[in-house]
Amino acid sequence: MIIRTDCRCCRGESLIEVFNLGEQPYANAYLSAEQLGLPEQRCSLVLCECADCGMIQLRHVVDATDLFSNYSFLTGSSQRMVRHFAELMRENIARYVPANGLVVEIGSNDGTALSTIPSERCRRLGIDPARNLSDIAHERNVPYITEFFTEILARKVLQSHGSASLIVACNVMGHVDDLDDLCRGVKLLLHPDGALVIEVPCANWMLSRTEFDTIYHEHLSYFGIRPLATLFSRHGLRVTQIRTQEVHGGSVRLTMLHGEGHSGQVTPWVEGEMRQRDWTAFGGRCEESRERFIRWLTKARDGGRLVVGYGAPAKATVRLNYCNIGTDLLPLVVDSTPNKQGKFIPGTHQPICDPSRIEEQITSDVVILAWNHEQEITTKLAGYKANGGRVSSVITLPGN
Ligand code: DWN
Repeated sequence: MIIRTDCRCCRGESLIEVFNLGEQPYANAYLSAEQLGLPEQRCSLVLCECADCGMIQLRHVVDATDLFSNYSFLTGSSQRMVRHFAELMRENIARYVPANGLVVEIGSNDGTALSTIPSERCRRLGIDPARNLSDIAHERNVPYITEFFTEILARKVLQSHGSASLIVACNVMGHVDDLDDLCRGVKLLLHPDGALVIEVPCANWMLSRTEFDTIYHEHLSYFGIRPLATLFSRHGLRVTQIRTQEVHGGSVRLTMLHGEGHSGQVTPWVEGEMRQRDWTAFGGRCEESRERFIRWLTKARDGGRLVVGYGAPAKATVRLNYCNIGTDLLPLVVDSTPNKQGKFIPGTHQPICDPSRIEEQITSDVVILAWNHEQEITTKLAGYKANGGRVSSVITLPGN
């Protein structure tokens, strides 16, 4: 682990602490039964803001190998996200990728997005360091390199595959410490007429929507448009399009082409971006959210009701540990991801079970912890609701 004292986007040295979640376990470090009694890895979770460009980043940088070499999250765990990435690929391939052109995805996870592209349409290449995910990608016939994307790897890909007409990196930039190395690799690999398309959660929405549970060690950066435009401009990549996306708590999709400066689309985003942030109010809302969740669970337990958490996303680990909610208040969570089932939430140790457990237990309430998938999850609980079961999202808890 290292302490980062400079802004990774503008290189400024004026980083100011704005929020502190204390010592937290790694959000995706789900425990086996054997690990329950052992000491858990924890690390400070301190958010800083760059006074120069508004970049928001963690002070502590955990070794990426520890976090990403064996990865629990599967992009394909949500059908909505499968459709979302299929649309992204379809739209951008139509616009930028000729027949037999190359599409490279940085952080391709289980190959979900690339597998939505017909193999006869163009060449595809996934790049992701998670060894456990490469098997899934291979089963989907998605060509794969199990490494971190770096400038050195980009040079090797350029030699072996030629330049890429489209490079996609969704929910990846925030996980990368050396963004300059990534950008140099993109600049090298991207065809002169090609496009880089990224998606990242929007920092100002994280604040305004009090999405504190999206702050964890994997997420080194929380992007505003200004720091991203600063970074890409430094590498001769011109932001040409910005579009909002209602996924992962509110994201932005940016398109970059080779070129200098950035388009007029950036200006309205940049003006006032930092002024909209009120970190004191954000901290107050986080504490209110914590007290409300504890109160709600306590009343349910004292009323003899069994509450089950739905979804064991990384954000559930953060929220349960920030609220210090143990199995006395929330006895178990369910999740459809096979490699999470049978494991336990880091820090608070709720067992993670198959969703069928809801019907097996006399569950009075389901509280959705993967709140960004509320609609998809609620649809799956239609039968449970028809039998009188109650479903709530953790971010909009009703009165008990
Ligand atoms: O940035 C990241 C985002 C993109 O994905 C990564 N660092 C890690 C991960 O964050 P997350 O774990 O918070 O992602 P999700 O998509 O909110 O996780 C949803 C969880 O809920 C998964 O474990 C799957 C589960 N799920 C389920 O059990 N039934 C999801 C759906 C839609 C369902 O129907």
